[in-house]
Amino acid sequence: MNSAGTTMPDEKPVSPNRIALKQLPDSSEALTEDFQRYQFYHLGRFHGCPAVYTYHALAWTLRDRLMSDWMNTYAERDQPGKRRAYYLSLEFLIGRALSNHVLNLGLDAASREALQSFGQTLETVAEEETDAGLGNGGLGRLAACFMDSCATLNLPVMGYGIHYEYGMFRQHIENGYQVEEPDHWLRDGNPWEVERSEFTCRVPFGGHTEHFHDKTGIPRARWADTSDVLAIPYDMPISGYRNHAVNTLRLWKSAATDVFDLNEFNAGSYSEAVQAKNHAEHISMVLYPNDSSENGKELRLRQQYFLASASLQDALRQWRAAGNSNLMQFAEHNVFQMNDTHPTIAVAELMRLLLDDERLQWDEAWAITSRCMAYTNHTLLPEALERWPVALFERLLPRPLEIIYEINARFLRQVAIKWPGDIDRQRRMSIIEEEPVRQIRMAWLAIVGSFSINGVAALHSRLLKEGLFRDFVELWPHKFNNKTNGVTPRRWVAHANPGMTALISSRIGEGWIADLSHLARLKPLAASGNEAFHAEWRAAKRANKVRLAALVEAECGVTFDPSALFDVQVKRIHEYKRQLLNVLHVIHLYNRIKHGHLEGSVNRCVLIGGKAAPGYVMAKRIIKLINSVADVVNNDPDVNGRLKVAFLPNYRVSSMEIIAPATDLSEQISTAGKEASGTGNMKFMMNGAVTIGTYDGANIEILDAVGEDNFFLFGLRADEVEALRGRYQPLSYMERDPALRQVIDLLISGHFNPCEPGIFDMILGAMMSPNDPWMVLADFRTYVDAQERVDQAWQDEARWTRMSILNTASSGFFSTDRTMQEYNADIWKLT
Ligand code: 26W
Repeated sequence: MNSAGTTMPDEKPVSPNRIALKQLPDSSEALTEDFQRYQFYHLGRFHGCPAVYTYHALAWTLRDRLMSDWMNTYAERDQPGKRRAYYLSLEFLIGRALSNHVLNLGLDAASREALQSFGQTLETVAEEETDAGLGNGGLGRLAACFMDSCATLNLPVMGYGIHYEYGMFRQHIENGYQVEEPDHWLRDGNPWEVERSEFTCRVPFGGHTEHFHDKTGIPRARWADTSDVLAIPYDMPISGYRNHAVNTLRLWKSAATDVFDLNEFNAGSYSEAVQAKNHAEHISMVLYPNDSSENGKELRLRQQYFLASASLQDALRQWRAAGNSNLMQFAEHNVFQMNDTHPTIAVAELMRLLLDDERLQWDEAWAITSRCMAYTNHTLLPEALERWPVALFERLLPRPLEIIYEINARFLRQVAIKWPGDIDRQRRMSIIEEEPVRQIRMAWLAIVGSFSINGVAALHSRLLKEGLFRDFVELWPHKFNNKTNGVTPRRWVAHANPGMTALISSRIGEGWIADLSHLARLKPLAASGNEAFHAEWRAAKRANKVRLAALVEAECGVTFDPSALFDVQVKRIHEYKRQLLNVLHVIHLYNRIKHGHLEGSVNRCVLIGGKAAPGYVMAKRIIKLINSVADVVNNDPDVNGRLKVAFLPNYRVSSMEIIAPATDLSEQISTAGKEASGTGNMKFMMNGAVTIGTYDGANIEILDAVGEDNFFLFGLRADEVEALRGRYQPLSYMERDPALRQVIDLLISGHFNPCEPGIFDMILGAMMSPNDPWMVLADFRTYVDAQERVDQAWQDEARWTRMSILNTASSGFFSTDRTMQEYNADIWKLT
């Protein structure tokens, strides 16, 4: 432990030629033997035991087979002068691991055989694994896809996150309303993690600072009387695809220090001692379930600093353990990628460690810090921009606060030199916001402290440069860049869609799984004359739809007919994502059916899923509306199966593995300029869904890749949305469009909520307000028109099949392998 004045015994550098661990045999016989040993001798369970034990026995069997590669990957990189990257993220939404490792290790057949000896299938056993839901949505899932690709590309990247006891809450639906339940995902134990207490760090909080001059007369600071918390690392293996590389995701769990407890205890205050322990352990207790709105809670700031401090201490330790010692080379050897502003306190923390612990001079410390930090922005929503009250920092993190003040003072001097007398610019660019209360602008701290700042799709990066970050772009244009997101094709195609995977591989070989650009070779097969392939393509999709229909039946009690169009929107519930627009379309279809206008439309099954932040009242009401509309539509005999609507509860990574392969139509209908990228859109595309979407985020790049004929584009563009602000008149759209009028009238009439009058007034009020930031009604007409084009295309089976194949064939760019190669080429520069 080398923080806050405490020292740790020097570690012996690990020898680079540490003996390579031998691999365990991979044969079915060996696997079966090990598996049975775990089942009988370790777990003491026999045939017919609950499947969860079988899952554990298989997980351990596989983990043993990861261990040699894991240790060897580590040893190989554990050499002086080797450059590494660290991905700092408050969220890693990894989902399940078992099937992923089975796929990556190529142990499918052997695992199945081992299980067969026990009368179990891989599918049922895999279902026993609880999703590791350590994230909210896109940002957390992206981190998980990045980890997968880094391992597959054999890039020396380690993820640092928090070992939350409770992940993303479980969502139930009661009377149409969302009900949250804690997600105690570790209840049955986590067979994948390895506790490494030997690397425990100490993270300081509270206390006060003292300033003094050291022996050489240099001014120094000390952070004294801190209440320290221990950070204990839990490592999860991240296997690469059939390349024997295994990277590490290191998750920190908080614990009380013994000293801390004992002092209180000896003073006779037992309950205070326990309180302190609880206080420390709270830090890693629960994931904040807010996606995109920052709510300024003290515990959240503690989580952020806990992660940043422990990770940086650990990276310094690792770097020394690898045999390095000249700190001035630290930035040559290390880069930290900050996943949004959440871990951005790392900028101040690395400065603190270098100044106070390592005794460097300010300029030296800053030269290192500002050369090894990089920042990724994931949102344009102003309410998501993190700002922390200075008063909170004074109490919790007094020393980092002093450092932020100093960073800001030096930075503002630079601004003043470049733009003398431009006081307004200094106010705008200051890391400290003065009004209405003094707050720290974390995004500004990230920009000032980083050598690279990127957005996550082309439009998003451009809008950042033109808007929010404009002043900084004028100062440091070279720092800003774009890195369009991706998704891992291993989880999202090879694992989730075995039918389509086999079909693709039968035509172009298996190379696409590790190099998704190969998918372009499917393009010629989309043309007519390949009817056999087309029929197989449809059959694979149909099998996936049967699988999803079974899930929907089981979870929602709604029957989906696999021959209908599967129209899907799954993502966090948020006004900007406009699930409401989708609902308006559903009501429009229902209204048409009720009026006997059946011409031109096709049988549709509409599936919507996603969680609302527990405090987001409007989002929760939207869930209720979806369920209310579904109730009416599904039970109206006039509808007669033409339209089905279901809200899938507890949407999570493992549900998407069933959903994406079964989807025909992917709904990506955010208000233009609001969705930074989207990644669900890419998962659907890879699995042969066609997108209906606005000109927003990565939709634009999807459209470019697949062509206008294979994408249903609609709606205002980002610049049009902005131009309309201030003059938006939702009522005028209703006056001009009788179909819209009828939809709104049905809602107003209480048709969907006869027993709960008034519950949707807040939604109606929001949509009909000239201040509706999401401009739902403005895009209604073009959306409905686009949906009619969808119906036409769907009725032409050959055409739809072609579109579907072309979507998959054009999705090569959206692999995180490509994204990671770009991060590496432009930012990380790992060898
Ligand atoms: C502090 C509260 C908070 C929590 C999460 C603020 C902001 C966030 C994230 C930035 C929200 C998020 O997940 N953003 C999504 O990031 C994805 C990966 O880049 C993008 O594909 C999505 O468009 C973006 O909404």
